[in-house]
Amino acid sequence: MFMRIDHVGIACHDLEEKIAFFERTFELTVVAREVNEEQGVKEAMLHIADGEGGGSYIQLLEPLGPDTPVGRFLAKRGEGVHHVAFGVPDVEAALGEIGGRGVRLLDEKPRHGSMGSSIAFLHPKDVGGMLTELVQAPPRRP
Ligand code: V0V
Ligand code: CO
Repeated sequence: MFMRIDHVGIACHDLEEKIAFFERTFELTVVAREVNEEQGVKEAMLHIADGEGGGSYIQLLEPLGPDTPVGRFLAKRGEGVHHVAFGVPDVEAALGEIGGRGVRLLDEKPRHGSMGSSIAFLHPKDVGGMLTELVQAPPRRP
């Protein structure tokens, strides 16, 4: 079902400061930036590698406000790994299969994600404490 790890999402207070750190420390390059109002984040994707079915990235996330998923996470836990996103060929099909196995779906239908992707989240309490995201890349992805 999972083809690859699409990205690891990292919650931070200051997106620009964290981008600069990842660029100078790990020589990574930002390939996309977006404000996603629905998800309550300002985010940047730093490219790691390309593979079959899409690339892999680090996603840096700054909350748009305290009353958002990432805002609440920062208040409770501080900066750090927020979620792991797996690449799937068909996010709607994956949701049906995973939901049928008893995992709570945070999204019944795919939503808009970074770089034109379709995304959906699984409840962290049902996945060993890990907030899990499913990502279907658009037909052609940078
Ligand atoms: C909360 N919990 C987590 C967690 N966030 N556990 C692991 N990883 C996380 N990131 C735990 C939390 O400690 C609580 O456990 C419990 O879940 C309920 O959390 P809460 O404090 O009540 O917080 P809420 O109300 O924010 O709900 C948590 C969930 C929410 C996960 C349901 O954050 C959500 O719907 N997330 C999905 C959307 C999202 O995260 N969007 C931002 C990324 P205890 O303390 O009760 O034991 S957007 C993105 O990745 C994009 C756009 C993209 O990739 O393209
Ligand atoms: Co993500």
